[in-house]
Amino acid sequence: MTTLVNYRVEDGLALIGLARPPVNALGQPLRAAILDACERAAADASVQAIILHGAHGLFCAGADIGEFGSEASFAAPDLPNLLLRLTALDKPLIAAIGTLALGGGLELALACGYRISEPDARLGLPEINLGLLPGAGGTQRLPRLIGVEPALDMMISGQPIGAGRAFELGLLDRLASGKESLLDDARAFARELLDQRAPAQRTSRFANPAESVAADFLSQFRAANEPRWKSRLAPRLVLAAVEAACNLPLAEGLVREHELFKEAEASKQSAALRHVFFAEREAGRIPGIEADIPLRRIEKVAVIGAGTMGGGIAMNFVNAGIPVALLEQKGEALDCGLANIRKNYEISVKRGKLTAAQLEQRMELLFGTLDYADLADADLVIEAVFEKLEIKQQVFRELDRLCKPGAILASNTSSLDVDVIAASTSRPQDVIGLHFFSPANVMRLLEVVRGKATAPDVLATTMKIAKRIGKLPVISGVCFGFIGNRMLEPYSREAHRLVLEGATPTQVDKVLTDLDLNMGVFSMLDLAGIDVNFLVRNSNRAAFAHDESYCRLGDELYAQGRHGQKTGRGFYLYEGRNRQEDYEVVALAERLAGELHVPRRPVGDQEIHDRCLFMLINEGIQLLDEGIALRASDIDLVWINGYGFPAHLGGPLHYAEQLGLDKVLAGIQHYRRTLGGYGEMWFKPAALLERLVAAGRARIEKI
Ligand code: 3H9
Repeated sequence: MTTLVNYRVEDGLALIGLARPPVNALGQPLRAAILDACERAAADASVQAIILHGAHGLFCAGADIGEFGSEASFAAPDLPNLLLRLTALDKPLIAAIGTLALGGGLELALACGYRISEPDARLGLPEINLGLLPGAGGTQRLPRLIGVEPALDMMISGQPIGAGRAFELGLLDRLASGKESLLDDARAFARELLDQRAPAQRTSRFANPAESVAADFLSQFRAANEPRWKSRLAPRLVLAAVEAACNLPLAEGLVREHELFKEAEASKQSAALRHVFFAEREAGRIPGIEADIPLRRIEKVAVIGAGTMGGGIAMNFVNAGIPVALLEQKGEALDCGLANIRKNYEISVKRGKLTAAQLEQRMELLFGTLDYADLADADLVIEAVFEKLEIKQQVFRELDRLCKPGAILASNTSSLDVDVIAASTSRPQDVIGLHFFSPANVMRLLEVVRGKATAPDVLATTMKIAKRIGKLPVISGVCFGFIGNRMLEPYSREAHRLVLEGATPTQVDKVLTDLDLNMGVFSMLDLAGIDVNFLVRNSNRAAFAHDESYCRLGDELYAQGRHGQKTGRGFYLYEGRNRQEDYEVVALAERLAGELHVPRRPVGDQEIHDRCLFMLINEGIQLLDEGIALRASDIDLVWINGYGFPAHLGGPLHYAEQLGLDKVLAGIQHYRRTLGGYGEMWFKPAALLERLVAAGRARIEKI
């Protein structure tokens, strides 16, 4: 018997404890050990029932994600077959679910005849987030157990449900009275089953799951949801599997599920989403800093600036139960900021996401002030004032004077030099950049900008607190715009230039949204504000001094007061949120092209794709080479979580790997040759890209 499971027999009950930390992922060795243990119990005449549980509390987080795409994924016993063998045992098998049962872990529980869980456990089928579908019977067994609609909801949303809800749905037979009593309650449940001479497998509530919904339920579901799936494969495969559950007997449905699962597993989308899963976990590791470095205590936070950004930042901490002092210069602005935060929470109350009492608790954690002296005891101060270097330096000088020793001083700059800001204090080791994305209480991405002098414990503490407030922190070095906004520059430069050359904003944006990006460049600029973009550009004009031609369009729109959605006109015309092409903008592009001697011609969609995307990718590779980004996967996370790049493409650099690095390089070289002076100026392949292609590498990493 391997040590991957604990096996013991007590009073006629075999207790099989899964013991593969941290999450009992069902890799081949654990699958084999479960099978051995269950068959041993089945063969032991003294065993009357079997309890399967997590030896360290947590039941199981599903298949081993690291095995997908390799032979190990289907090495015997593969998960579907292991579970088939378990359903064939002739002794009652009870899953005792501690903490969580996800994916294949829940499917393991579904293959057991009976299920009991601790009251706080979470149960889910999150395979869709990995571009997969439940592939070990979940798509067939769950609809038979709880009905098609709730089963489909769990599979399509990928969101786990609480044990209470699972019990209501009939997914669980019992709820244990508490976490500690799970095994005792499971033993008592087993005894009851034996006393009742219960069968090894109970008959499913919905022998024919199709009867649990109206005849047109699935077609209606498809029609209502397909548009938002865009080109994602996995939801469509989930639906096909549930159709099979409705139309085929269980055994045939399982075969169909297996075929669909293999299609999903082999897809580029699933490879991309699995890359994202591991990228998120990797992003938290800081090379050169021990995982157990002593951290600074963060018990009180201060935020400077109660505008949209400052207010959103403050909400993150309050939501996590951390008190926040919110500082403004004028009483009116402070009142307005606090009122906006309350309004935001009231919307959550209306939507049922928060109770009125929770709203008040959160507001009580907020302390508005006009006096810097009130920041003296804060452990972390985040400045969110106007994006102008001199103003930020002034704030930091004040903080340096007032804050207690050891306080972490953070700037929410989106582009300015954190080292220069740090130099305005006598403690640059305590200074760091925290670039929140707007709306700061919603967006998950946080660029953590490590200055030259930032102390290791400041960086590690910041990463930890970022996770505590539910953010995905990604480390960036100091450069103009950090990772995200620096890459935005060449990407949007191409979009502007293509419009000068003859494309329209609608055409450019459509190519990008057809790739499933949330928004095209021009819709994004209109949303963020052409004025905001102008101000950022102005603070870095020197970088484009040699060729400002492509900025002219944005500059002119700014000068005309066309600042985007908020003024009803920008690159597009707006009625509310509905936008349409504005022929004045097309005419303006024509005029500017004439003035700048840019030849106009019809521009094809492929060219739009290649020029925007290749320049984005090239800049990302350059950032990796410069050491601004620690790893290619960090860059992918920034663009997925901050700029709406589709996760199922894996982020821009993973996408480049899927396209082929040689193709990307050849594309950049092509435009360098064919776009004249402009091409020579801007289409310069990153040296790292050239080295990677020369070395025949398929993966982007620093060499
Ligand atoms: C599936 O089941 C398919 C089947 O239907 C069909 C098959 C035929 N595999 O996130 P954390 C690692 S698909 C491998 O930092 P947390 C993770 O990488 C699967 N490794 O902790 C990390 O390692 P490291 C469906 C896994 O407490 C460590 O565990 N299941 C797996 O914040 C700790 O993870 C899912 O999609 C795994 N399945 O969150 C569940 N899970 O320390 C995916 C975790 O080296 N997992 N690891 O970086 C999760 O959602 C979260 O990890 C979980 C814990 C909620 C479990």
